[in-house]
Amino acid sequence: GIADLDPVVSDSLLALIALIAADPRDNKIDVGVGVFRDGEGRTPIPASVKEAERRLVESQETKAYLGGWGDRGFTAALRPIVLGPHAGDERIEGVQTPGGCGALFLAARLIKLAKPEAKVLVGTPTWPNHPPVLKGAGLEIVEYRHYDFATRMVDFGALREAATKATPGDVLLLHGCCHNPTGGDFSEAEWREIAAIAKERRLTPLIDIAYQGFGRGFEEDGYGVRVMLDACEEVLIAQSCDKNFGVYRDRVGSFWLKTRDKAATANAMAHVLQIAREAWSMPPDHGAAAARIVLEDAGLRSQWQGEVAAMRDRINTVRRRIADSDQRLGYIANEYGMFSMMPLSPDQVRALRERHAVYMADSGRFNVVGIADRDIDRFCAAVIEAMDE
Ligand code: PLP
Ligand code: TYF
Repeated sequence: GIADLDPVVSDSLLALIALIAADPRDNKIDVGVGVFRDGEGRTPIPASVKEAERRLVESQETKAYLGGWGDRGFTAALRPIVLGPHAGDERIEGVQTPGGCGALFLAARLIKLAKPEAKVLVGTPTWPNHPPVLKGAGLEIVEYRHYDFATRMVDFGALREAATKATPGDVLLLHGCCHNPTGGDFSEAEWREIAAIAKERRLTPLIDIAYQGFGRGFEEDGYGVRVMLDACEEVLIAQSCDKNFGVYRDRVGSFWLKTRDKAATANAMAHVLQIAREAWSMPPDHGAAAARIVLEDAGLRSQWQGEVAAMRDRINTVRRRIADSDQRLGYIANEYGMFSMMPLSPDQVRALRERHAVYMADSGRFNVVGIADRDIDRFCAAVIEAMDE
């Protein structure tokens, strides 16, 4: 019965938020959950987005339902950013979702509906929310090693081998850029090889892209999506605007589908909307409407691109500083996005919490820009002390 359910293994990243809040010390360093912070340690709403919200509040005359697709102007404006040169491909359709999580949910349920026997190849480690979303849809996961902790490099051979053993129709879950939790991204040559493998083995890529613009730039970070669309007839994309528009709690994202032809995509998307109907029916509007206003206005759009570039610059500057603090941390400068993993055991991670009020995930994953500028040296010293024990 309901009262007799087993205890839940909770989301350890979200659990960290509560743990940090409960610590009364005033020198806390929160490198847990993945939100961007500026040099002062704040997570500001980008000025372009704030202005768009102002315009939205002033001009909006109704909040009547928009329907299952959400704001179609939002997906239309986002299309060239996500799809690049494939934006004009009529075989690709997108729908607004509650964050990247909503998009992943739709992807997983669609796969289960269309090909119930398909397995999903997942490189480890991965974002801790991936397995529950996939398993929740009833899908089987096959793990392979994405990241080699000994070399601090992507283990490309493991991906190649996993793909060779896969059955045609299986799904390859890939992080589009800024790999969470390792920061270990594919090179462009590796992306081209993955695309060739997926095409040859007839695997369906499911690309999760939650940090476009945070790695090298919008186009560069979209490279993987573009080459997979070049090579493959069937592609699924789960996209999030929550980080690059700074609208986390507003839950803004999109799901994109490409199939062999326009009619098949339209039919499959009708099923996708049916799946959404069972869960949220219609996505929340506010954040997506604000993102649309930013993207549709040339001035706000270039302001926003500048703001994302500044976020990216801070990420890469902090990476450099941490890498320079100890030779053993040098690899951190070669990784991308908000996350990398420290060479620390769970015990060392807990010691950091107790002694220095430094909060990272038990896995050693840390948010590179969780640290305010004033705390970077103290953070590095604490990590080095923990490593030396
Ligand atoms: N995918 C990855 C890899 C993420 O790190 C996140 C982070 O939140 C998401 C998807 C989902 O993003 P959202 O908050 O938009 O649901
Ligand atoms: O990995 C992170 O920290 C972000 C935020 O269930 C997040 O992706 C973490 C857990 C979760 C949803 C978002």
